[in-house]
Amino acid sequence: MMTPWFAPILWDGSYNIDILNAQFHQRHVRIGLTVFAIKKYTVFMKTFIETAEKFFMVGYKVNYYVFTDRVKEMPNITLADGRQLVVLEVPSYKRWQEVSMRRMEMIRDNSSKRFINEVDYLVCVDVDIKFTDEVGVEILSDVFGTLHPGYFRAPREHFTYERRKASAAYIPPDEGDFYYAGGYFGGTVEEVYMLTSFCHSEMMTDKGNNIEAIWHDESYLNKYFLYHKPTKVLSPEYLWDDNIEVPEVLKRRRSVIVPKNYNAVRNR
Ligand code: UD2
Repeated sequence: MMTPWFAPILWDGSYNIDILNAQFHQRHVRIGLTVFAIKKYTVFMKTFIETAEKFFMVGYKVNYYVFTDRVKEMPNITLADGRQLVVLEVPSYKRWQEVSMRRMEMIRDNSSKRFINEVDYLVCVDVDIKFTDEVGVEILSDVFGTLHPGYFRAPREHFTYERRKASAAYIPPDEGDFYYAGGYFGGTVEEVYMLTSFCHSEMMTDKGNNIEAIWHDESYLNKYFLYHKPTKVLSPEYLWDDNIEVPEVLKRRRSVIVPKNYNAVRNR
């Protein structure tokens, strides 16, 4: 329930949401949820927004920031009061790996230009997930990451960190706290700006050297969190993969990865 640097690890039962709601409502916090739906990934949007309306930060001011190259394919969904959908038109990249990685650059740029004036916290997630249970202000903190559902009980040597020294995402074998998922992180706009800046510039360094980290943006994120420890860590309740057998310790699944046919959506 606690990292060795005293950051809470969020599991069901480890907090009292009424106390937290009282605190966060007092501060009138506004939350931005960033999501990318580039090319065929627009198919995930409807479920994403519909389930977020039901479970994500209910009762708070929420801006959905949807980055897409296919504005016309955005679903028309009526949102609850205080919530709005902001569509940001962006270019698409040819390779799916690059689409995934360039999210860092686009979040960085919009953090300083736009998000900083509109919201207090950002939550940055993959689009191919659906919310299946409550996600509230308990997750908010200066900077947070999420334990990858496939590795949260694995020993460090099984973590799929970048192991080639030539890459800027390299993590030595005797270092690393957790394996964090690329598809769920966040924090204050200022902290997310710093995180995404780091990840993007390290990616660019690698690109200049003709190397790409093994798990793309996820590898650079893991490198960032090694030396800039998150102030909260979300348990895999917040990002579960139903292909994995549900362990006893997991009492709730707050969002799950939607199964996808990789050939049908990637590079399409
Ligand atoms: C994992 C990570 C993901 C990223 C990736 C890097 C999780 C749950 N997911 O997901 O965050 O680190 O590994 O390899 O931790 N996208 C588009 N259009 C495309 C391709 C991607 O919009 O053509 C966006 C979309 O928001 C998608 C995200 O990029 O959810 C990540 O791509 P993915 O879901 O195909 O990557 P995956 O499942 O390998």
